[in-house]
Amino acid sequence: GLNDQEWQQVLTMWGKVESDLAGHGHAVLMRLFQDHPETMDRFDKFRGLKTPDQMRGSEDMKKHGVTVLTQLGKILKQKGHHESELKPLAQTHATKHRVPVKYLEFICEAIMKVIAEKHSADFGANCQAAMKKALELFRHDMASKYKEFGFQG
Ligand code: HNN
Repeated sequence: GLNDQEWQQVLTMWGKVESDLAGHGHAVLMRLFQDHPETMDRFDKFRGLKTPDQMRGSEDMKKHGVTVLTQLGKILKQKGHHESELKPLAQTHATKHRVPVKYLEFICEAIMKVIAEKHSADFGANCQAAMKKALELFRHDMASKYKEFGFQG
């Protein structure tokens, strides 16, 4: 797990993300879909988006970015005690959306890149390491919940 100082670094940084949740969320999804186009197949609602320009202009993608980062923020704020937040999310993502663990890794990478781009001055090595640990914990616990729901991910 993370120690108090690491959680503090994570949540301080998350405060900066929350200053423009829509901008960060949109950038994260843009990055995810550009680096890993296959992840888009999980979304019926984004089927019409073919070009980066279409993605940039999509209010729907912006809205979903807010949804994703809001949920992730709720999880991070539990500082590892996130069972009750994680369980319903793991259930829908395992049994309904069938989102492989690999895609969780991809979005975590996209989040790290977007924060690094938007907040380079405040995202030093220690803070990066703490954020990486928090996202790894999230992924690890999602993967174990997936197994409880019979999805190998
Ligand atoms: O659980 C739900 O189905 C509620 C909607 C929701 C939420 C709160 C979704 C969601 C949907 C349904 C979209 C809709 O109905 O408008 C779909 C198709 N996700 C996906 C698919 C893929 C996906 Mn995710 N999500 N999500 C959330 C919330 C958070 C959330 N989702 C994630 C990833 C990586 C992928 C594969 C590309 C994802 C993450 C990491 C998070 C943050 C905890």
